[in-house]
Amino acid sequence: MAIEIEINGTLNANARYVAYAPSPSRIRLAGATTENVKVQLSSRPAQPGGGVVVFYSSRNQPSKQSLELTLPADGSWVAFEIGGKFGFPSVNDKDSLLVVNGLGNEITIPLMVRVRKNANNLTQGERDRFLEAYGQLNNAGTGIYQDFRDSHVQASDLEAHKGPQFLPWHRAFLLDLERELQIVDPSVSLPYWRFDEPAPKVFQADFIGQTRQVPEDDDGTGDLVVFNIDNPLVAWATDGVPGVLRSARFDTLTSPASGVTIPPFNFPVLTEAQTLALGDVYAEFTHKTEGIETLPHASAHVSFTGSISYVPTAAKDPLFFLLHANIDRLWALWQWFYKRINPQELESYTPEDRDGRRLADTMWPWNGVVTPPRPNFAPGGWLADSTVTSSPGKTPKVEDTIDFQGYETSTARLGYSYDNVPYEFSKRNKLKNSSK
Ligand SMILES: [Cu+2]
Repeated sequence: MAIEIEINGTLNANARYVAYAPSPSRIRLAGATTENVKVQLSSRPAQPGGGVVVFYSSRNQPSKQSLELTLPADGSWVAFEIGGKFGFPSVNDKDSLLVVNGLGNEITIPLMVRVRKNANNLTQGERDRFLEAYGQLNNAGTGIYQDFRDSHVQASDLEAHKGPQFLPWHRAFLLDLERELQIVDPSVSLPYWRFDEPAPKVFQADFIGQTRQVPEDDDGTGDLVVFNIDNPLVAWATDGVPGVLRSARFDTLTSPASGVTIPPFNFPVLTEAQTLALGDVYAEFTHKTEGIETLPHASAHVSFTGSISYVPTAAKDPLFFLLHANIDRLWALWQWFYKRINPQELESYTPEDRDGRRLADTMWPWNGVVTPPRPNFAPGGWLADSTVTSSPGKTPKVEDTIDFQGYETSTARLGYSYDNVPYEFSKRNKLKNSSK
């Protein structure tokens, strides 16, 4: 007996990628029958260490390991939702199986539980696929990576930094880059550099580059980092100039990022726990001098000399996106922890009356606006599409970035998750009731 299954709202096999948030799915009988058919949905890895999915009969209910559905004889669709099982992400494309029993022989549909992971814990395959796609975006300094660099420079104080829109703007920026990576290789996610822990595997010639250590008070412009000859990043270049200038004020093989704490500077790198403790409302969490944008964000940047230590040049360094993925992860963790996902609540986002900072504002450069106060050009065009969700659209608004797991509005789901930030509807509701 034949069936059809839609995942992420489409029969297209290119859309068979799920994160931890539930993805809308449907199943139906494809051939003519005279009776309804009961089926059981379950999941198992397609190979050792592969991903596992869980099921939701409705999206505000807890997940289940399996789901029983009755498929009508007339072939009409039956809706359900699936998401990755927390702690069981994929390591390879299609290494997870959606299993359908009850139709005679077992039917399996391969898919991937695709989430952003700690760069230091990637398998060799995950690392190499990421580097291959990342290298292609820059393609010896001639790829679309140029647009990302230019956007970050020009957006600097107008939209990207020094205000409440810092987190939303960079969330859209990272998503745009990740989707470009996924156009090259759909199995790739953007990894994050967890800078409050040592990341010895990251600062190697086979990953983001061997990085020389300099004294904390060094005022040099950074040394060229070392890449292996077969590392795709060996061809990394900026405006025709090859290489990446970066030295570290800390031992990259044994220590977390140092920040700079030599007087008069006081930029320590807050730990994850300290970052969550910045405050339980957005205005505290993003406080201008003591919030996440300064500590740990600016602190992580100035843990180095070279390009990454300075906003106008930071995105020249491929480490930039891994550092910022960790900032976005810390925001995601904070949002989960305090249940700050409704954009309409001031606790979740505190707007400022300036273009690009109010909830309903579109963001430069994706909106193409080139009149003041926006810069006079807009590199890169629209935000890249995804096969798994239509959000946030080609011209994202500030408010589109807040509920990225689609808790309040399922269609707001941006299609990504972090390996250590769960999707938990029921527990989150309890958290809300008990916290105030
Ligand atoms: Cu930054």
